Amino acid sequence: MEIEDGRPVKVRADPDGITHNRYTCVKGRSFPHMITSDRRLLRSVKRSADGTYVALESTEAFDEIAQHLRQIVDKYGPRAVALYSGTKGQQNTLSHPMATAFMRALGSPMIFTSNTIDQPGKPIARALHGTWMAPPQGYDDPDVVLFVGINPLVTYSGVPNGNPNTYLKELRSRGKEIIVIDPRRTGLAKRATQFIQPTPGQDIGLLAAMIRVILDEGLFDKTFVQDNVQGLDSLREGVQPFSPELVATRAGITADEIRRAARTFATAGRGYAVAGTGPSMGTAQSTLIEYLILTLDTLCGHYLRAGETVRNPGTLIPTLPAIAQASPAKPGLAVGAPMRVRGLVGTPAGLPTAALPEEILTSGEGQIRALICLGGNPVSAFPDQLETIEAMKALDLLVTLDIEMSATSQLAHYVIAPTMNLEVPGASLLTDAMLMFATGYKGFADAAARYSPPVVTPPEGADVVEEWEFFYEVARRLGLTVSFQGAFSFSKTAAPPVELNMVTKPTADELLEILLAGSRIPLSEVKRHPHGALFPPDPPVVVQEKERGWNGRLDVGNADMMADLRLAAEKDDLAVALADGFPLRLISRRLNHVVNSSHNLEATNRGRPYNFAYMNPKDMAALGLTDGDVAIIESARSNIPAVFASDENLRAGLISMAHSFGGRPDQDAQMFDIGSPTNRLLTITDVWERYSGQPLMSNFPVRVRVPETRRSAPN
Ligand SMILES: Nc1nc2c(c(=O)[nH]1)N[C@H]1C(S)=C(S)[C@@H](COP(=O)(O)OP(=O)(O)OC[C@H]3O[C@@H](n4cnc5c(=O)[nH]c(N)nc54)[C@H](O)[C@@H]3O)O[C@H]1N2
Ligand SMILES: Nc1nc2c(c(=O)[nH]1)N[C@H]1C(S)=C(S)[C@@H](COP(=O)(O)OP(=O)(O)OC[C@H]3O[C@@H](n4cnc5c(=O)[nH]c(N)nc54)[C@H](O)[C@@H]3O)O[C@H]1N2
Ligand SMILES: [Mo]
Repeated sequence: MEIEDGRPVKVRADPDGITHNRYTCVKGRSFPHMITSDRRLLRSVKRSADGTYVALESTEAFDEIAQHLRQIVDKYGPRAVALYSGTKGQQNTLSHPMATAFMRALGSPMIFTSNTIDQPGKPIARALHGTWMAPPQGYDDPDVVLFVGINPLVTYSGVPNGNPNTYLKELRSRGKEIIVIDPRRTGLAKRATQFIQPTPGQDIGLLAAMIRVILDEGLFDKTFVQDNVQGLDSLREGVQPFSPELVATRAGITADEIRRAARTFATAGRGYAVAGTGPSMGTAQSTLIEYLILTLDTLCGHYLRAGETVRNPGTLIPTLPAIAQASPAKPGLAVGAPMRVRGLVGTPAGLPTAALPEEILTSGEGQIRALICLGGNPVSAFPDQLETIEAMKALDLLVTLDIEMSATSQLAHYVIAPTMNLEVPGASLLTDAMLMFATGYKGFADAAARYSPPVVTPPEGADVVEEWEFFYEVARRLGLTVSFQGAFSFSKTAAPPVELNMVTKPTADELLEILLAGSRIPLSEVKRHPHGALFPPDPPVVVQEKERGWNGRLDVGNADMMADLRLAAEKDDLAVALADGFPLRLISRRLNHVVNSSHNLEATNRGRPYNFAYMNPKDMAALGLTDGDVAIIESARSNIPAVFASDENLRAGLISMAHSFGGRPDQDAQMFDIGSPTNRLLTITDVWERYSGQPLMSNFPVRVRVPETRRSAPN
């Protein structure tokens, strides 16, 4: 970080930093601009009666918010207070853990995160499938990788931390196989050894057909399956309807493409399969998608075996056992609080965030009256924007912690101005946690960790607070004692929760010590390496033999999953009911320079703060559109104006567009400055998953209306 007069100016890759292989991305490099941006809130604000915002001292804000919360809890009970923690709630190591500790102290189970509008199937499917008690092969020398609807060159998902291009190039130069399934020829697809370009929403069929080929042709790891897997007969029956021919017809590809992918994946040797947001959102069946992904890896035995060395046993997490055996499925997904709507309950993925607006709008006992929003932006990111706006307006108290007046903050009663990541200490805990989330999704290939002290101080005159301090200060005013937990409280070696001193405020470093208690490498040791370091275990962690008498098995034939598979066989396209009169499908994609609604700065967006609606040139021509033209995208629910651009890499019949841009309907005229909100087109209760509540968020039926008066984006 280059600093001039105490202000951050420029980020460059750390030449001595090995944790990210001297690599930075455009978003990381934009932090100095974000920190010093004119848009940044340097003081907390409060909404006045006429709807304008006035600054107030942060201590005043804590007093007033505590008072409101006390009234709400006294009148309606703690369940009336909810937390929503978004992507940037994860940015600062202490924020989300303190926010949840606050909720526990308050006695409210209403903790929502962006997980359940992302890929909720990842943790749910693991619960249904069981987990191998040693790491998967993952990034450790794969011979084949199957990428389904994921785009690492833009999102850094599906590949180890560092430069994704280097990783992919290296795989190619060593003759490894890269199979990509995406309706769009992405940067990743261009680096693939096999690219399949289906219509969206066909991933269940594609994966099921691949499994069928692998089973029919006997290409699976028979010894591994015999020793460690159950449910094979149910699986055989479940995938039976998915002949490559049927699926190929549905997905607009050839049966040979499916056979080839299946054979390559199963016979290459080591490897992993990973799915991204595309399939999860494009089917509203994230759990089944992820279950089939796990099943593919399990059938191929893509796990470390007894005697193999664990390349990354985690660093800031406790040492996990590495034993060549299956920890069986945990039946019963209802592990969280029941919702009052649609019979939904909390699952291993958390509470169903797509039900949060309904919970706010449905009157009766248990109704949510107050929402604290940490580093998230519901108005931009939640499906069904119109209902989300209605819900935000209906709250007695909406508090956001945000660095700017986001679309959601513009509806809040209070907006708390926080410090930013380079102004607070942090540690690479999240990266370790990702190891346990899903094979190959995110993380370090090797055991690495980094601690960073604050590198800049907040701008002069600013009244900004660390996010965790907000929760601590409000708890203190409510007379609550916060019990702070280690990040891996479920681990056998975890230290017990620590009751915080509510008189003398702890320091951030003290809290980090509590959070990381019991980690394989102590924080004090990590701190001794200012550039971060690799911490290979000494002696090496070697996978142990299966325990005598152990009979845990991975389940590939879960009854719920097989029932969902039957439904998918009968009905190839769940969105068809919504498609009458809406011949196109709008699919999601991400943009390099932003993270959802964050990082959209002059320094990164090259003069284009809006999000293009990309279309195949043939579809553009059919509508008479040329690049830069404005047209209206309509769904059965609502409509948005958008700037169109052609993309020959996209399959015909689709619009590919990034979410989390734009504002409320009354702000549509500002489209060229803020973009267009795709999620206004979505509905929550038409097509949704029964486990996570996640609705269709991609592959959504739409049509385009070209206005009579032509309009184009300014150049
Ligand atoms: N149609 C469609 N919808 C989607 C998706 C999609 O692909 N398609 N993706 C979904 C996914 S995967 C996700 S994760 C969600 C994202 O959902 P959210 O997490 O709710 O949305 P973000 O835009 O990431 O919100 C981040 C907010 O944090 C603020 N912020 C930035 N830095 C800081 C900071 O340091 N501290 C604090 N306190 N705030 C900060 C930003 O200004 C912004 O308001 O959206 C989901 N919605
Ligand atoms: N630069 C950047 N990086 C990010 C983010 C960002 O906004 N910008 N967001 C972060 C977040 S919150 C997340 S969750 C991750 C997500 O990371 P990814 O999952 O990699 O996200 P996307 O780039 O949206 O990739 C989804 C891909 O699925 C394809 N797709 C769409 N519909 C379908 C379908 O039905 N089937 C298949 N097979 N493919 C389909 C799209 O064309 C797209 O290429 O990225 C994170 N990283
Ligand atoms: Mo996400």
